[in-house]
Amino acid sequence: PSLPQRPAPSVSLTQFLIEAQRAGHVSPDLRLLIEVVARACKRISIAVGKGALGGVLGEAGSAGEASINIQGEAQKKLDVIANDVLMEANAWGGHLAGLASEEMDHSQPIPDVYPRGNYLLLFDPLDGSSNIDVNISVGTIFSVLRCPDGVTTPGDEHFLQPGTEQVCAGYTTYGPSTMLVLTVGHGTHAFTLDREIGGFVLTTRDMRIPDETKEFAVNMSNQRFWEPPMQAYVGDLLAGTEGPRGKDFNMRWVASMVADVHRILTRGGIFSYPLDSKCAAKGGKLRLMYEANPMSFLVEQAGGASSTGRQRMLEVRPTGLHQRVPVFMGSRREVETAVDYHLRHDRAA
Ligand code: P6P
Repeated sequence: PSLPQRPAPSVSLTQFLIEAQRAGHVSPDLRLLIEVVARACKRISIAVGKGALGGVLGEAGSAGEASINIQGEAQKKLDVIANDVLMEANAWGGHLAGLASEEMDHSQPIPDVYPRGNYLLLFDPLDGSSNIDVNISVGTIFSVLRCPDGVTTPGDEHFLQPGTEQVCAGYTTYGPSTMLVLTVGHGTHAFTLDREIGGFVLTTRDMRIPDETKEFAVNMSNQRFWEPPMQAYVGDLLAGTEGPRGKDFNMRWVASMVADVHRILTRGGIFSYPLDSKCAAKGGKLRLMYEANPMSFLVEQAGGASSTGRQRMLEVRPTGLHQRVPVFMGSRREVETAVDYHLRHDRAA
């Protein structure tokens, strides 16, 4: 009788990155940076996983005094913990020149007691943190850019590069399992945290988003505030088989971008946070540099598309570290359809 098939040996994140370095897809410094971020995300996963037992739920700030970040949002204790974990983990490695975070007003060069490297790291340490207190999945989003040549002490302006300049992007979703999803420009790959060995194991090589979908993700309570093309687009989705789209659609909205986009990377769909009259003055709700751009890189590398509704997300020329944009990302054909509603509206205007 033939021997039972041995399961294929699992590929650790470390092995995956060494193979990527051998293939010339990552430099030794970028490989180190990704390992450091992944290790920080493991620590965040432990803190998030403790929930009410960890004494880290609820608002940050001293007794009764809420701590408000530059976004004007009340910080959760875990926002601050996650931010500190990522800052500390990346200070001494020598791979970074500077960091920027949703939780910090301005970017910070690496302290000059440490050697500086050639990369800039941007992150949203805990996206969707309003869901923390109700035990719904949250995530960490990160993006890596090159520090411009000759710049040894980077300032905010050196971070303002279009999404096409990213050399790496990823997120960690703290859900039923903790998963790290990563691209270095050669596909989008998913790793699952094996808590027994304390390491990430490759579980999906080359994620692919189906071109078509029957599932959309949007916060419908904003419908009356949307622009006309968005009203028309979603109106036709809701009309289902009786409407011009000729098929019925399903809706999902977790209100954690990482969870919603992870579902779309896994089974298709379109995610949208469009302009509405409440957020139009700020340019949108979601942040370009450390939410829309990294997620767009991951989605495009998985065969999907990402747009502001009027232009490819990765080609937006940033003007501010915390700038906001409207977002449409996911199944390529569906994003193209949503964009078409906007471009036809603009042409008719
Ligand atoms: P709303 C979370 O605060 C976040 O930044 C994204 O993760 C999420 O997609 C969106 O905002 C949810 O916004 O208006 O539905 O609460």
